[in-house]
Amino acid sequence: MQKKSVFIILSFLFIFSMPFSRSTPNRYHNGIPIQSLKRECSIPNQIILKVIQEYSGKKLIPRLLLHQYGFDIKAVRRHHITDYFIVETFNDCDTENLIKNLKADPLISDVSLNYIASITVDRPNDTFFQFQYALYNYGQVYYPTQNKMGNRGSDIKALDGWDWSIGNEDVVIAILDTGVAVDHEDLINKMVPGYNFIDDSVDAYDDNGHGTFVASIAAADTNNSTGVAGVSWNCKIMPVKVFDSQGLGDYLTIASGIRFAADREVKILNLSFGGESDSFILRDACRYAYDRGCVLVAATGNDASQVLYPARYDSYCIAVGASDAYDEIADWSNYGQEVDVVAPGVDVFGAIFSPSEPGNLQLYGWGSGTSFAAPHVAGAAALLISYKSDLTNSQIMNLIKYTADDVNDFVYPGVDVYMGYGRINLNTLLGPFPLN
Ligand SMILES: [Ca+2]
Ligand SMILES: [Ca+2]
Ligand SMILES: [Ca+2]
Repeated sequence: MQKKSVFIILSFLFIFSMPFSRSTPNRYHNGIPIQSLKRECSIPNQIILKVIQEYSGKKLIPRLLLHQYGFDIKAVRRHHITDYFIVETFNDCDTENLIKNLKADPLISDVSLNYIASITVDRPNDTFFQFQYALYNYGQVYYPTQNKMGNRGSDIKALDGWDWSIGNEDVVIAILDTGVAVDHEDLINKMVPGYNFIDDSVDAYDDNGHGTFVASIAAADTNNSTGVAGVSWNCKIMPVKVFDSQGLGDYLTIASGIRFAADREVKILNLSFGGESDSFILRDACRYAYDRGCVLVAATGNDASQVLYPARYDSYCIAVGASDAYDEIADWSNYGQEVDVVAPGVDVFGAIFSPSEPGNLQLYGWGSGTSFAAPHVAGAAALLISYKSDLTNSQIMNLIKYTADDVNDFVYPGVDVYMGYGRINLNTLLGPFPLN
């Protein structure tokens, strides 16, 4: 999958169109405060009163209240729908004390601030989020140097999905790949120890770039005002190096890595590679991990031919092809009845590590390949496991398939050999499942 993985390396200096500025504080409302920025949580200078039954609707209430608490109260009016009274206070009002006094007032049965709710997701504040059409495509220019724009809605519905889950830290995604640049600025906080089966050492550092890019798509540090957003904000990455600097790895080495990850309670294995040959070496390893409850997410391949192994192992792997910013299939994405779903794999934006620039841990850029579609699905599986930890791996695989959008239904309605069930959808995957 290396051959067609085109990395366009981009330094910060070339990016002059800086990301959207935000007028509201950065936060994520899912019961989990991401940033404890101080913000208004109620309408300022406003208190809402419920008056005891006998007095509700009485016009004298405002006058009585103004007389009683005149020093603090600016105005009182009745709300036209609820019949509650809206009390406007002065800026310097000791609201806490006033509420205490109002609560003790025999005329009043209840008192509340007018609290503010909000729609339940904000965009994460990662610097290059607008280039990640895969996560949120609103028709923006996602590739400025090539002036590429996509179709609104051709994305995996990450913003909606994150309403349900942004992932737990105890869910680990193993990246079976060329290693990971574990000190890249957008990954350094997300790593757990892995292993290097090429050098037989604990140092699973990337010497190619492929693994770093894949890892960042699945689980880059997110909402950290840096780099990119990962599909799973909080899940961890285990680098398992089974490919050398040229992107080549033998089945026995790969099998060792798969078994290693499965033995370490890793729930998700991302397999962004493929070989043309079937062999018990690879098949047994996939079965071993599957039987231990792992979700194996595999790329189908990039040469417009049959699905490669291990993605072709229907019983053990979820096979992922590549779609683009128009929800169309990449014309090089491999096809066959083994394809389960697609995810964006064309001009995907992620973290770059270039072995020729080892000190540069702040690089980002675009890449294409089913290699980069698969980690979207691995990240989605991690979110689902974080949220519903009692699901089995086969249930997770089924849910990912059955909740996908059949985005090519105008030409290939239903399951088809190009897109399988369709492009994954995090909102339908994670949200309440409608019964038809
Ligand atoms: Ca980030
Ligand atoms: Ca399959
Ligand atoms: Ca279809």
